Amino acid sequence: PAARATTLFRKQTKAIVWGMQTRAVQGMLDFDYVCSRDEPSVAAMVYPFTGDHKQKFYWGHKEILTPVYKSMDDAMKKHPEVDVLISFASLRSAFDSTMEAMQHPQIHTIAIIAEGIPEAQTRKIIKMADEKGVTIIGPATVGGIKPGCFKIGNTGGMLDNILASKLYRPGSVAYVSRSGGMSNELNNIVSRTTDGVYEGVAIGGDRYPGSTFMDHVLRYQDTPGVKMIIMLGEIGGSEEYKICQGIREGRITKPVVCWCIGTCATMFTSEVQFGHAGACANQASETAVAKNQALRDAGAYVPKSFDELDDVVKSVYDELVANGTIIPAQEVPPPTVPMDYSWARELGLIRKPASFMTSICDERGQELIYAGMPITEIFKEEMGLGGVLGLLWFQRRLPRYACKFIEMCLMVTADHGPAVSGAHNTIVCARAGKDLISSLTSGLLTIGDRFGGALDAAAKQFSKAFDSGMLPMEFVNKMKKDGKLIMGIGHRVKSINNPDMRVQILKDYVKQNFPSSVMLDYALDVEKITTSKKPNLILNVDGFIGVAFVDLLRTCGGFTRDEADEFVEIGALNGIFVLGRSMGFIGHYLDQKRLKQGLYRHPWDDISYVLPEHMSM
Ligand code: Q5B
Repeated sequence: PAARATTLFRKQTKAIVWGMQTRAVQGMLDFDYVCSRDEPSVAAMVYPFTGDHKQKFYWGHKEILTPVYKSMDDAMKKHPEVDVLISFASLRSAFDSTMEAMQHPQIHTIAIIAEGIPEAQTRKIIKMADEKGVTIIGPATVGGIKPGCFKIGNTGGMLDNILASKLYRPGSVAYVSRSGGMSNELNNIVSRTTDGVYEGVAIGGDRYPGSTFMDHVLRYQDTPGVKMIIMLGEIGGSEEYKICQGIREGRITKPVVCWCIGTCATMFTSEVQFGHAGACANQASETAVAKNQALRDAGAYVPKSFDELDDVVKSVYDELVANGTIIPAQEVPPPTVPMDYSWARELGLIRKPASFMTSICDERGQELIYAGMPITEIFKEEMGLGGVLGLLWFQRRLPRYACKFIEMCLMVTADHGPAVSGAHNTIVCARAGKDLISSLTSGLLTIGDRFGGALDAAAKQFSKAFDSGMLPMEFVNKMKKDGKLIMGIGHRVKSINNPDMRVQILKDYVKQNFPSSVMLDYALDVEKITTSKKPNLILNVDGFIGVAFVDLLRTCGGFTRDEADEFVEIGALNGIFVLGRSMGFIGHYLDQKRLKQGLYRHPWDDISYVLPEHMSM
């Protein structure tokens, strides 16, 4: 087998990250920055599922671009300085990508984060790594950390943890553990009891880790900066016995503090499988109790329980300081790394006025909420489209009769043929080859005072006249005197001789279901006067919905008078026509496309050309 490097990570180490793990990469870059590295440790990323592109990250306050390659081959060629691969590949793709990476002689270390890689595949990886002299950390690990130099992925947690455990500068203690979570606990213990971590590796919880306790302990033994070693073993396997042998044979001479987790397993009468795949004792010698005793007998420093691990670490460290082996370095404060906005907010360190507010819908939680009502409840209660509109437009759970009235309004306004202004525009637009949204909006943009957009103005005019005590005749005369049209009155084709059945349907419903219809009655009195002048000056569909809505808002019991007036003031009612008629406009658009209608050009014989006479100078 090829020889492996003793030093896996330096201050200049560069890595390629396999997988689109942008948070982990940012964490690595923040670590680099706080360690005062000159350059980021991540040279590139590999992600086969997108094309080559660049990904934005922060380097301190600055924004930098990191290349992302589709092919590992390209990444390796473009970044010959890289010797570490951090693989976030899934358990399905980790084998292939790791084997591929080992074909590149520049790679000396590979960290495999994925859990659940089949043992047969891991063994093939280990065999190839032995041949190529590659150190594998993992699988099923968070990775490892070398303060001041390099951090694998998410090791060490977030920046506040890195700072709290002083992982930005090297100490004298190196550790190796199986568990990534427990390695973080070691970071904490070591930072509180010694001058800090020199290097820490979590080899992962699988039965066949890519590198072993012994591999790393021997590296630490041969690394001058490491003055003491911690090994956190666990139940299952016999790797810890190799450490015993190493101590006995004098291959390991530095003080080693050890503890094997899982001593509680002996309290159970049956076999216990802990969280890690390899954490199960298949024979008495694989129990944590047996291994702790063996390590103690071999000369390692083994506490009585995990609770006393920190005391033992401290006493070994104090001894090394006392005998001059360790001379604690002076503390130099690390550079400040700006905190991510979202994290600072979560910690409650900053506040910022929101740029906009909303009070009708919240999609952030488990369930979509309309005005305080979860969507499942809306369906359970069969609130229908009218109920949803009540929640989103009026922030109220409207009574059932009101919901039904809204739905009826949407139904009667849904379409009124191809000849009306809006449908005409939609059709012309569709025939000009435009898409659905352009054609729909072209129709919607015609809605206004004259066509379909008179609901709010009608509601305002009629209720203002009614509220001020004007008689219907006084109102009609005043409008005439002011030279103003009464909104909601008049129709191009409908009249008392050709009644609008849409209005008739709504009128019957309101009369039977609304608690009060005073505003409608007032408008119908106005209609009697206007139709006596001209038969087409009926209360049209816009006017009807406008005044009936005033009755609804004022008398359904859900709104104060001010709230009811505000909805008319801010233009809620025209929304009913806009929403309803959108159905029709979309229908016309689809119809034209289906009928394969070509570009529309208005015929000349339908245009009267009235240009001025030729003018000579
Ligand atoms: N006169 C709707 O006018 C229309 C008067 C009036 C007093 C009035 C007109 C009007 C107010 C706006 C309104 C919504 C333009 C209509 C709709 C949806 C639709 C459409 C569809 C659908 C029709 C003739 C004489 C003149 C005028 C007087 C007219 N309106 N006086 N108040 N409101 N209404 N819009 O027929 O003395 O002869 O000079 O603007 O409510 O859009 O189906 O088509 O579902 O799609 O062109 O139903 O009424 O009448 O302007 O030639 O006037 O009546 O002053 O008097 P016309 P004009 P004079 S619903």
